[in-house]
Amino acid sequence: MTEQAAPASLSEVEHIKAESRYLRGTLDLGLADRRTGSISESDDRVLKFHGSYQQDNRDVRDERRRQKLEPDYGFMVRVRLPGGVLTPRQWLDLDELASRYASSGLRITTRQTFQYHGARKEDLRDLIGGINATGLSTLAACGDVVRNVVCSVNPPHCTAHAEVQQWTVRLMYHLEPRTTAYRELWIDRRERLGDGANDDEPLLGRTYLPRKFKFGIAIPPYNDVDVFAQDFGLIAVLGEDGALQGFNLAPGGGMGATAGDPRTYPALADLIGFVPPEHLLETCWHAVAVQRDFGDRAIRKHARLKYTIDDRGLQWYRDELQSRLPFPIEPPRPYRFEHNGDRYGWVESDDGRWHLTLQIPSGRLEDVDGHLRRSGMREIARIHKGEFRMTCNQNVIVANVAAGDRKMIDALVGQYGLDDHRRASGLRLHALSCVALPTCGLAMAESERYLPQLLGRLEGLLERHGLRDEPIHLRMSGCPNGCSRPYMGEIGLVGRAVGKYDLHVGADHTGERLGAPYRENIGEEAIVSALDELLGRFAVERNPGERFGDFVVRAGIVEPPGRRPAIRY
Ligand code: SRM
Ligand code: SF4
Repeated sequence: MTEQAAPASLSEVEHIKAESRYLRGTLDLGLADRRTGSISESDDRVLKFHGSYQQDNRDVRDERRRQKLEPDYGFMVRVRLPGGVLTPRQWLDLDELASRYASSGLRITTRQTFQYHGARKEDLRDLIGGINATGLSTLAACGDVVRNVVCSVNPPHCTAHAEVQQWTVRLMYHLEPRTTAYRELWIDRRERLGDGANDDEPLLGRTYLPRKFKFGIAIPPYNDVDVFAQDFGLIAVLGEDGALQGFNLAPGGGMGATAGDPRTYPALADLIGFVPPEHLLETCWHAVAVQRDFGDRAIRKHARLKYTIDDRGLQWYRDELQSRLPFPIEPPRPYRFEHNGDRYGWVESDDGRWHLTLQIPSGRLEDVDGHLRRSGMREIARIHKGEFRMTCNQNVIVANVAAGDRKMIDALVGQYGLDDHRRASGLRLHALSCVALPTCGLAMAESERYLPQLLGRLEGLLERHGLRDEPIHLRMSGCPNGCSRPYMGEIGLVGRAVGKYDLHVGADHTGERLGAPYRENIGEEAIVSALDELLGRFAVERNPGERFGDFVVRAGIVEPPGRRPAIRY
């Protein structure tokens, strides 16, 4: 391993990692302590690497404080699901675990996996152990590691998709932590953890990465993973015969920004080259190693790859990566994206199998308010013989269905009201929102719980302007961290305070251009009024086939910020 640059002063988290004995900390003692529903702050840092966060229910925080009770602690648990694929058996098992241990069903995330919320400390070992018993894991779902590797779903070329999916899984395992602490805690369920003396992390090192590191693989023409929002995007290049030739490399993307900290900003990745499939794993290993060695370990908000690249230059990063590889990085190859949303309904792939994309609003699978989506998906899982694929737009694909089985799946879809996509407006179909309140400790405003109300009002405008079926991508997040990738929405709403959002417009439909700030810190009335005006103009002035995001840029309403930072908080 190359010597790490010695920063002036390491952040607190670096010390916690260094002293954690390869991610053990005092988690065994903390989990066993029944006097409180919480664990210590340093153990919470360590727990993230195991796929879980300590949270508290913010809806009751003040009331509990008044009553002198400790916060209503609950743990979020994130499943690691490379490429977002799971079997019907795994679906049923995960669903059953949600019934036993979670407070709000299952939640599909914007990185094509599941989260559980509200698990109690005393149940954490059973929940994470249960996830492992399904053949899945939570290791490295959170923390300063390579996160769940995402991959495009449902392209028409099934052979290339299967191949790229295999590379996705291989990549995840190639780069995952090697600590034995995970096994000791959640699988062997040891009462007392070992000392980690025999552990080794050949890639990540004793202090792991400076920050999270995200890979995503897009298969053109679909950019449903938002490949340019990844720390390291990979674009599968297919030949005219549909065979996989290799991958374009696109480092330096990221959405997160922090209010009031101009050193942070969203940025899109840039292309630096191409490698054939046989060089993918080695390239990605070293792509991570460069960031391990040069990423900022003093200021965590400045510790993502995008900042290392901006501080040192894209050419520097490419040269540094090249210097570690025994083969040349080739020039990037041509590709073309059509869009970064999902395609609803049935699609046939070139092997004659069928794939059904269903909309799960904000990814929430819970039977509430007369919606029985969770029960419906459970019933489908009971009869489905193919697999399920999660999308990065928080939806689900019932994949790999024989033509003869479509009818019985359609019957369940109808019975459980899973066919909302047939009636939804174009805006509703392409709306994403992050979790935000009440569980997210960083939320400044509502997102998932507020989106339906706002959509209702915006649909009124769309009807009036004759735009009901126009596919406009809207993304809402409860703070500038951007978990729903709002800066890549044609309409982006970024929470700044309770009831207040920044409005961004002008991102494109293919995930290749960031939106620009249009209005700052405004409430619902101002949002509706601003969009009323823009949608009204769009309806009248648009060119044939022109998308909303492209229109606002062409009409000079906003100037797009370019690939790298113009949006500063
Ligand atoms: Fe995220 C932190 C939820 C995708 C950027 N994100 C969080 C935390 C864990 C809050 C915290 O640190 O205390 C949120 C937990 C909320 C809850 O109650 O569940 C959270 N992020 C989510 C999910 C569940 C949003 C969703 O509604 O689906 C997504 C889980 C993905 C997964 O399965 O792994 C999620 N987060 C993203 C994405 C989108 C993506 O990766 O494609 C981003 C933008 C891309 C990026 O990383 O730049 C994202 N999350 C962040 C950031 C900003 C990080 C930064 O360096 O700028 C934070 C804050 C942090 O890490 O300190 C954050
Ligand atoms: Fe929480 Fe902000 Fe992410 Fe939403 S964008 S889940 S509010 S950290």
